[in-house]
Amino acid sequence: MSLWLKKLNSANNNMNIVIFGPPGAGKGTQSKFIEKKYNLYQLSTGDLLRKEIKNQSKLGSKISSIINAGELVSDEIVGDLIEKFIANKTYKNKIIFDGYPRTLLQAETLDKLLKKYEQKINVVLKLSVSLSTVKKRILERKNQENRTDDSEEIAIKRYENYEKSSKPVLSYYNQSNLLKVINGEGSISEINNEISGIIEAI
Ligand code: B4P
Repeated sequence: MSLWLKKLNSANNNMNIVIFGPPGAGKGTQSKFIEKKYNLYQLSTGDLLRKEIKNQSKLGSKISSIINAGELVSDEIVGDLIEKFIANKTYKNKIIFDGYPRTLLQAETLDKLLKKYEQKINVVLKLSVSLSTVKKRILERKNQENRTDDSEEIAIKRYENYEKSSKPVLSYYNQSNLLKVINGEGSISEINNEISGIIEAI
């Protein structure tokens, strides 16, 4: 959809959404659906980081080794990347944060940045999936997308890291009553419907 058409259609859809979950939970898949249906803009930190790698910048090669080890890129690097997006008036109150925040520090940084640009988070959607589902999906995606971090070994490592870093983030959002937990094991369309129900109730 063109930027112009998007602007025209989106007069009433003012909301910032965080989509949260382990690797392969379907954050990217669901963000694309929400983006299209509600005329919002997907901000995927994973995609931004992979773009840096593709550009073969100095930063890109540093990021590449971190991602391929199944680790998280530093909060500082990711924070810098997202501020540019939040500061852009086109996206004001229309952002789907896909894969950000992933740590408590990132959650606090996001709140500070949104406050700076007079915005807030309206809802946090958490997709819950088991490690066995994650492994299955990531191995299937490997055949389609050929991502360098899509292997069983790296998926397990990423899932373990998620288990460690996600708990404080989830309790942070639970305390502010923003958290909605969704069963991410269902079909893509079942999850689409559940998300639509939540968004439309806001
Ligand atoms: P991401 O790019 O965010 O991770 P992802 O594996 O793509 O997860 P996603 O949940 O989006 O999966 P998808 O929809 O594709 O991160 C990659 C790396 O970047 C991280 O490991 C980290 O190193 C770095 N990074 C990113 N953000 C960071 C941050 N904030 N801080 C630090 N580091 C950061 O779904 C997976 C597959 O399942 C797809 O093939 C899809 O078709 C399929 N699928 C989805 N939903 C399904 C369903 N309901 N049923 C069946 N299949 C489904």
